[in-house]
Amino acid sequence: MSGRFITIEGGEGAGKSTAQAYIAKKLEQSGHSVVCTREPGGTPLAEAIRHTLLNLEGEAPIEMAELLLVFAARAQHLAKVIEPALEKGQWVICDRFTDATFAYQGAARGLPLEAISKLERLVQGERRPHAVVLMDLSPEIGMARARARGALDRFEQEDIAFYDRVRAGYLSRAKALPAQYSIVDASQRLDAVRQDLSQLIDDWLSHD
Ligand code: Z5A
Repeated sequence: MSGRFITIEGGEGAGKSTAQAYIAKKLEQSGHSVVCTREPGGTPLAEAIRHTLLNLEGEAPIEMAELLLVFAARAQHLAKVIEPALEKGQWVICDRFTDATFAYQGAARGLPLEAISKLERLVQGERRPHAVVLMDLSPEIGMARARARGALDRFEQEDIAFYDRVRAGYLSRAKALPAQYSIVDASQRLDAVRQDLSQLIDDWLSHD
């Protein structure tokens, strides 16, 4: 069995972690070895970068520093976790990856998409997700879910306009890459979301 690289994307509180746990459980039940990981993060160094990026204390990174930190974490994560797992034939289910960079640092912060594409080629070579699951949700609902959970991090302090740009950025990526992207309506009840995810999983497994 060959490994597959699946990424889960979406705005704040869209249900990515919930979807990741569900997908991993279903794949394991069908006999696949699964690695669940996240970005920024996934290794001790990359988790330290995550802490720097999300923490409200200390110096806030300027946009370009934020972009480079995200890719520094990604380089480490790819080399130490993602590539070794794929080589072993495992399925890697990653909570966010480079599509988040296009949405957050590109569409929302306004950094040039071409610069992000150059870093993507430099850091990842040809590596791209086999499938991207976009948990699409209005920022109003996502922020309400996140607020209900507790203290907000640096990104969660951004206003709705920022999250409208994030959502538009993701939807425009999905339009440009229809073969790679699947959009799940994350405003549905959890059982309906799970049903949509089950269909996607069946589709992936039928091409295994
Ligand atoms: N970032 C970046 O800027 N550039 C990059 O390249 C990368 C990341 C990779 C950290 O990400 C930040 O890094 C992120 C962008 C930036 N900042 N933001 N925003 P993160 O992965 O921690 O992002 P997050 O959006 O903060 O994740 P989250 O808040 O943990 O949300 P989630 O994983 O999407 O949702 P969840 O934990 O599964 O669900 C949230 C709550 O809703 C929870 O109580 C659930 O029980 C509930 N839920 C889930 N589904 C449903 C449904 N269907 N109905 C009702 N309630 C639900």
